[in-house]
Amino acid sequence: MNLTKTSKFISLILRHRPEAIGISLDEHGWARVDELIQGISKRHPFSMEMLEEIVRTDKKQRYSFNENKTLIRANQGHSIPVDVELPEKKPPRILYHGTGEKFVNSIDRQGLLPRGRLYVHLSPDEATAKIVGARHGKPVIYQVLAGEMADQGFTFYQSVNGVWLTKKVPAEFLRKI
Ligand code: HQG
Repeated sequence: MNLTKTSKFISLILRHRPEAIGISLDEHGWARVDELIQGISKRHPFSMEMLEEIVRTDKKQRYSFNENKTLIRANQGHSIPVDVELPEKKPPRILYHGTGEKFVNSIDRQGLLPRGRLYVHLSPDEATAKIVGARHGKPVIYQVLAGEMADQGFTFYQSVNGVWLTKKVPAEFLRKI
């Protein structure tokens, strides 16, 4: 059984398209574990043990269970409007955003926008940003003047897996590196 493939499918379900297996999320992004397992089991054999292994070994800690493991949600990355109750947090002075070369003209004009997701995703360091950017082609890295943004009233959140989130980054706060 290819758990990586199933993990990607779970990301799709818990962030973007729960209806793909006929389930729904509550307002805080939670899905019922029994419904998720049942939905995936219609496609291939899938058990609670496999789900627990996916959650435990995911390198980016993409998912969380509730305390008694009856509910599961994605920690971030949603396109559907759910409130995963992220704590607001003061960002470091500089954060990073990695993107593909093809988006640079548009970003330089419009700043960073969430596009398909609820938030713009920012990385704590340059190396991580490069990996994120490389998903979109030749990577380009921006420094984000997060400290200045926070001073001017922009809100930042940090997901449990270290990804920083904010609604938008106007171009004046971006420096290409
Ligand atoms: C770009 C992965 C044109 C933006 C990663 C990005 C991350 C613009 C793309 C997480 C733009 C959206 C998120 C503008 C932003 N004009 N393009 N004004 N503003 N963009 O995949 O940040 O594996 O939705 O630069 O590791 O690449 O899924 O966002 O290139 O943490 O857990 O629009 O996804 O994590 O692409 O990645 P995405 P992202 P997971």
